This record gives sequence, C-alpha cells and structure tokens, in this order.
Amino acid sequence: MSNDVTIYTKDYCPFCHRAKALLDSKGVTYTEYDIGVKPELREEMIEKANGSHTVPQIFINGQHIGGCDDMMALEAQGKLASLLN
Ligand SMILES: N[C@@H](CCC(=O)N[C@@H](CS)C(=O)NCC(=O)O)C(=O)O
Repeated sequence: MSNDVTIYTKDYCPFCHRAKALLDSKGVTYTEYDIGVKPELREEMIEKANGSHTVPQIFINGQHIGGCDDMMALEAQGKLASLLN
C-alpha cells in the first residue's frame, strides 16, 4: 500500500535534505512543496503544522510529524515504520 507523505522544504535547508534522505532510504515516495519557490504555500504549511514555521514540516498519512528531528526521533524509537503502510 502506498503512503501519503508530504514534506514542505526550502532548497538550502540541511534538515530538509536529511529528512528526505531518510525517506529515500526507506523507498518512501513523497510530495515535496518547496516554499522558497512557492512562498504562497507557507501559510498553508503553518496552519497545517499548528503554528510551526520552520522547514521541513512533514506529514505522513494525514498525521503531522513535525520537523526532521521529530521524524529522526520516531525512527530512533522504532515508531516510524508503524506510521508507514
Ligand atoms: N529542529 C528542526 C530545525 C529546522 C530548522 O531550523 N529549519 C530552518 C532551515 S534549515 C528554518 O526553517 N529556519 C526558519 C526559516 O527558514 O524560516 C528540524 O529538525 O526540522
């Protein structure tokens, strides 16, 4: 089953690169919105992320995960796999 994964990024952002590398390493495909290229999506991201304004903001199957550190913490705790189909 495929996953609905969305990540809001900026091109220069090392946390974004790290987060995408983890998803890539798991073969997880995602929709990426670069808010540097599309600044009009920034407000949408902040609203969906309950006020968080840093990038990346990551959403997995309708759930707000948070940023790169949050996703890495879930991975370290062995909890990321259960969020993915
Ligand atoms: N702990 C956060 C750090 C994210 C972070 O600091 N992102 C920077 C860009 S690398 C940011 O969004 N800065 C504010 C901004 O660009 O508006 C995470 O792991 O995602």
